[in-house]
Amino acid sequence: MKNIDSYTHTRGESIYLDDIPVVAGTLYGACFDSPVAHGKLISIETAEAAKCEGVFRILTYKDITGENQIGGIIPDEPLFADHHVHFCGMPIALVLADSDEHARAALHKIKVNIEPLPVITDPREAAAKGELIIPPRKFKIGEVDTAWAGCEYIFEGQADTNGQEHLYIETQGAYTIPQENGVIRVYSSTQGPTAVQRAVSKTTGLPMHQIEVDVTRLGGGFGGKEDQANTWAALCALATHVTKRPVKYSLHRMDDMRMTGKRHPYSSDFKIGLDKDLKIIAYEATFYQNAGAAADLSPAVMERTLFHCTNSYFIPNVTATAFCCRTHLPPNTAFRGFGGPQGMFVIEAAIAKAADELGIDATVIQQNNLLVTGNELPYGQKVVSEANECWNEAMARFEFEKTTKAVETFNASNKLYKKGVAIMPICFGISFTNTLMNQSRALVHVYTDGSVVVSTAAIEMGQGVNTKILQVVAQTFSISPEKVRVNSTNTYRIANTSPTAASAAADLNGKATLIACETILGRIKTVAAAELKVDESAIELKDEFVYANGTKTEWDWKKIVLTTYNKRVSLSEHSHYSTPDIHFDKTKEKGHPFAYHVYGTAIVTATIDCLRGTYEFDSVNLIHDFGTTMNKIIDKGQIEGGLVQGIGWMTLEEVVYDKNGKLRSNALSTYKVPDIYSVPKEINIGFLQTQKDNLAIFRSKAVGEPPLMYGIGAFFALRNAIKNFNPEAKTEFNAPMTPERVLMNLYAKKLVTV
Ligand code: MTE
Ligand code: LUZ
Ligand code: MOS
Repeated sequence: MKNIDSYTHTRGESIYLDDIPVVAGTLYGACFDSPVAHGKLISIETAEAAKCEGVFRILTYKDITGENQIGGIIPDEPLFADHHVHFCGMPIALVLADSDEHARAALHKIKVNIEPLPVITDPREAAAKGELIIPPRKFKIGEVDTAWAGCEYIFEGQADTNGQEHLYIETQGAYTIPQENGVIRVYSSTQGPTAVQRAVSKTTGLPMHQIEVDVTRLGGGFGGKEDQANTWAALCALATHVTKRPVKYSLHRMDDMRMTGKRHPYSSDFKIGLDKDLKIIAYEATFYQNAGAAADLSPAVMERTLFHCTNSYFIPNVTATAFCCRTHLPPNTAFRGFGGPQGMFVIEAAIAKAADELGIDATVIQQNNLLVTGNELPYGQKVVSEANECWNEAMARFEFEKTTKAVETFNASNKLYKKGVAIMPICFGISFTNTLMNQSRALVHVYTDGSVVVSTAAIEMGQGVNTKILQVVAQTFSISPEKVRVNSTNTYRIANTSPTAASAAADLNGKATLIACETILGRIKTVAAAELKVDESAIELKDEFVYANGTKTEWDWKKIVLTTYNKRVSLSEHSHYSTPDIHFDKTKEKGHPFAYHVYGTAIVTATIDCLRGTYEFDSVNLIHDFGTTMNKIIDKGQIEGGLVQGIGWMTLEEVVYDKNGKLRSNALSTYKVPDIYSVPKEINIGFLQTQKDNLAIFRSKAVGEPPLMYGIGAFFALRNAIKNFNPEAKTEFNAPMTPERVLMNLYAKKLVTV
């Protein structure tokens, strides 16, 4: 089934925040944000700006009616800077004017006096100075200290990954409209309506029931709107609360890039030990996470780095330590993979390093250590593994031997073009690692004409979750998809929602929807059984008809629905789902945090132009563990999008802050994202379809985040190609591998003879 949004998307009719018809009297907001990364805020002068054309009012921390606090996990993030500024881009004042242009023009007249303080941008420096947001965490299995003695080979090194700009097509924003009795309706481009509701409640001082958050869809979130949509909603809602006027603020691209956090850069150390059969016996890793100036979601992101630090491999002795380092950058935040990719890059680097030193292909070590069912991960969960299944299927289906032979032949016969191949296996845990967040609710109404509306906590952001929810309804009632509508996500319909994140939205909300539909269906069947005078167990609903004892009756869906209503039986249900069997004990760092894991194996082939340092990806051939996919088109789209986003992170996208904490890559002219030319020339996706039972909705495993991590293979494919040109190059494990870096490595220590 096609994505239900494809029709309106194609026609440009889909409604995003900026498309909501503007109410008369609307004020437009624009933020004055800190030009300094760290300092004492001595004074804010707004008098001149207040005189500008169209300016209605200017708000600062002094106007906050509740608490000046929006920190979700830890209360360490003021909405408005009060006495200090902690990063460039931190909101200081909000101008409200009669137009966006007037609001922005007035910003130039605001003056601040800031006494600069020392700026830290590097996580290792922050750690050395004790600037940690939470105490370090350590995951441990076996005994690495004693295991080293049993290792034939031990290798050490460093691996660094940079940040990543979310670049959702729709920028951040909010539109708040006052209702009667002080209620505020908040339209927000958020993945977390309840997080927005809480932030608004806290900063305005209003109870949560006076705040209605409504979200139709997002033009992309990618994690960037899991927590960081709160700021704009809180600013607008505060403004509405104090002015009693509707307030709209939709960020311009450069403002969004400057003021919001990104994927966390990490700098990490590794030590890996193998026995003579190339089994990884011991692994030690230390992660320095660049959290930015406030906690935001960093502690949770860091936790997932630890969960995924051994990727798809079984390692009996592991110690992994992570530091959540406070720097003076905008608070970094959730981004597809949520710390997992950063952890996985380091183990892949460690394996590549070992392979370099041993003069073998990394694939030999990778294959030799893949997880098998029953293996225990460092956090205590035993896996049901598809790692070997995906690997073997990829080898066979895409004729890996042939590929490597062809690459060898190519490299032998070309001087200035070199190819490299790398394999990237993935293993990603599905569930919020914070167990309590794994719950959801759905509200289903069947109307008397037989049409159905469903509301859940899921946010549609292009990933197709609404289509999957609709499929659950249509399939459970056995009615045509046209009879079902998915409503906007609204905190008055569905309360206390977890954000749409962790790839778990279709599972959590799909399962809640399933429960609601089954409950209503049960009632309808009871009515049908009474009408047809048969046992309830003999009733079935199929293709919009009632079947009794396997025979089609003249009772169609519409008739039985209307009869159910006429009998005064409820055609509505509000249901609750919480993932069973998951738990995690943070005091022991052990448990069973994930409902299941998603596996896959990608084979990435790259060609480098060794004169220019530019490159192309010839192909990415992958086998992905879908469970039993409920929507092939959507899942394929998620794989392709995630893969290219991962390749971008690993190769092109370079977030640059200068030493004063100012973002230099602050526009699309200085920040390169993958375009159609960066997409691999061929992407072949093979489905590993398994019939095994799992906790996914209709056994269709979560697909949102895992494919991003296939992109890591791009880094190693390029590295292998470089090695072919220049065996002396000891290419550092420092992503992104931009064309500039490729060029430097191609000629590192190389005597150029032409
Ligand atoms: N796909 C699109 N088109 N747009 C997005 O913003 N976000 C990703 C992924 N795929 C995203 C996307 C992220 S970070 C997550 S967590 C999942 O979708 C969330 O949706 P799901 O739980 O329904 O998979
Ligand atoms: N968000 C979150 C996430 O709060 N917890 C998680 O475990 C998670 N995982 C992936 C993406 N977002
Ligand atoms: Mo996705 S990083 O869980 O929003």
